[in-house]
Amino acid sequence: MAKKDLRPEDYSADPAAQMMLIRAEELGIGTAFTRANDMSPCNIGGAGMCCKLCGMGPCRLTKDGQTGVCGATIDTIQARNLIRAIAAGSAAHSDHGRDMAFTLKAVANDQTEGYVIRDVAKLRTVAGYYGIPIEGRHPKEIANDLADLYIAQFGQQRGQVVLTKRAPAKRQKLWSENGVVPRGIDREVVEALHRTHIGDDQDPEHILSHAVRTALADGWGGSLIATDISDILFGTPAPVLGQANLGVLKEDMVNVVVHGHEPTLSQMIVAASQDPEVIEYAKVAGATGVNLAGICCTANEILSRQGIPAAGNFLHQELSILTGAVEAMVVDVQCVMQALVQLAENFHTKVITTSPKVRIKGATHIEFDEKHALTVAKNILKTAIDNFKNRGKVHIPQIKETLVPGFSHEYINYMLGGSYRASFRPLNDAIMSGRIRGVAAIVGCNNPRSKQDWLHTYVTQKLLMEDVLVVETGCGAIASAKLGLMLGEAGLEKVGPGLREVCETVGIPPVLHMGSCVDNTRILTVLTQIVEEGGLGDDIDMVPAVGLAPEWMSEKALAIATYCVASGAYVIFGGSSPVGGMPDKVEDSDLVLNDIGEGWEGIYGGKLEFVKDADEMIRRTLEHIDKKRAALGLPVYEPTRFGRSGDARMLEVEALPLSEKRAALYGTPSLN
Ligand code: BF8
Repeated sequence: MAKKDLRPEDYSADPAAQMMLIRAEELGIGTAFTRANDMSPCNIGGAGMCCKLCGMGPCRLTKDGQTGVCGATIDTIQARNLIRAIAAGSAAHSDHGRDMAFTLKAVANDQTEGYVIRDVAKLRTVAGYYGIPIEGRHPKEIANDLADLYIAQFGQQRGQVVLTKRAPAKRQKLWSENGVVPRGIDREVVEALHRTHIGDDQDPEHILSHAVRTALADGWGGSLIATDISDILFGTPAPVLGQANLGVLKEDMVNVVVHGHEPTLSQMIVAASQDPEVIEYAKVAGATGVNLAGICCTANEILSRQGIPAAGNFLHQELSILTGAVEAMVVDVQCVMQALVQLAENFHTKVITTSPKVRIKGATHIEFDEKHALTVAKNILKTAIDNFKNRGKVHIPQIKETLVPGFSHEYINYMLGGSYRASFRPLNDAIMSGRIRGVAAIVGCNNPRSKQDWLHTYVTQKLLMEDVLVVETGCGAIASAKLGLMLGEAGLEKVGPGLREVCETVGIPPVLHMGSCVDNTRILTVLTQIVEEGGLGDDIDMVPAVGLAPEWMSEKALAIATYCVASGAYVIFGGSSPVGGMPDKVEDSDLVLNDIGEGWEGIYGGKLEFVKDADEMIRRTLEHIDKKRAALGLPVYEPTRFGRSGDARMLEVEALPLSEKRAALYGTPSLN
């Protein structure tokens, strides 16, 4: 397909991104935006119709009835491709969880530098789920036992990943009846690879059933371990003021952008950046200090906990370097573009890899080691400070938005009822009455195949007007933050009247930032607590809620979608389907598509669909929410029923003549 003539505003909805894309063009530098435009995606591989699992292929199935050299049908090939992606996504998130468990073990045994157990209450709560003794024990003793239990979940061979017991009882029974309870996290990932080797599992439905088991090992296993331990070690998020977009970079400071996923290093860099010795070192170098900013989920981790600003989401990683103001981009694992190093050669930016698992040719490698975490973090910052003198002209777009992130499961529970009566009751009641029509979790990536942030923010804004409470994680959360949808009560005039009343009463933004991508597990545990609170059914599939990833691109997103579906959620992905087939050419290529849609819905009550059109995503979301409301016997949603109280109404009343105020306020005739 010919390259399209696209303008910056066609590439991104974000004005800061548009400015940097103009700059890139002036400099003749390509980015993911232009590379995507230059190279059309392969329509055979993209639709899951290419099998390259053995040396007899790759086999491309483009004709009706065609099979691979071994006889594999299109359905088998699509199912294999999908489960491999889900296994890779699960492996990525869960391996992150494993590293967190090892860190917890090391902290418990005084083998680290700089870490402490910050949230002892969460440690005790989590340990309590598994019967680990708490009373009279030192937090480190409890942490040691919890770390051992969590580490064991990865290599466990039989039984049940212990975290699945935190799902609603009915859901656990359903998983058990369908043979998808994960036995051990690594075991399910390995088995997914085994089953898809040449000559193994060839029944598409059987393969997809194991895809569910693998994804559950992530959502109710590795990812949940990552979230639990991050909270225990670094603090459970609570609302904090933050900022997002490239305007957070500072001209007079050494800018260090931390990018990737695991909070172990980034948290230590936060601590090191506040060290007087490091600040003094920066001053000697001619800067006023060190300015930290995050990209991708690392951004979400430190934004949610310390309010460290986010420079942007996935497609901002190259754009931040293009400002010329970044002394070092420090990366660990996942979602790091190889293009960064070559791009950085046009500027003074040092790309620093830190994980023993990830190297990029041309990057500086300073390996992170939890035993010397603070020392390594200081070394990294000093390397960045030493680079300040090499900085040339800078172009920082003066664009940033303020936001309030930090809505963890625990904080939502607290904010609804306060310390003495923390509860989800007010949320359940608001949904039951129809003040809140339902809940949408809008999560996931940026993808240069669609206009950056546009789908995210369009869908978010439209659903807010329909009284749908929105929770967000990952790059989707940063998209909303950059475009100003996450600031307290600001912007509530664009929110449906019932939802607005709830936001004003509780004092929350209508879009709740719930953290990074591993923190999608917070959405699972929130849904579980909603179920346990009562009034909205006895399992997750009964709650009027939908998950959306409008701009997805990563294999992790497919794993997340699958565990959410298996937990009972309706999940809508934007963009193209990895198992879409080519409908005009291969008539029988929709078995897998049907299986993950209606097939999974029949078993788990949740389904996965790929929908390109934004308005159709919204229509299906609302239809699903209303269907679930009706099934629960809740009142039909009425857009004008609520909104007669709250700030908006008070302003209206204020404007009335005195003679009408009393009636307006109390429904009684005026005394005058
Ligand atoms: O894990 S949303 S682009 S950064 S994969 Fe990556 Fe996608 Fe962003 Fe976080 Ni999640």
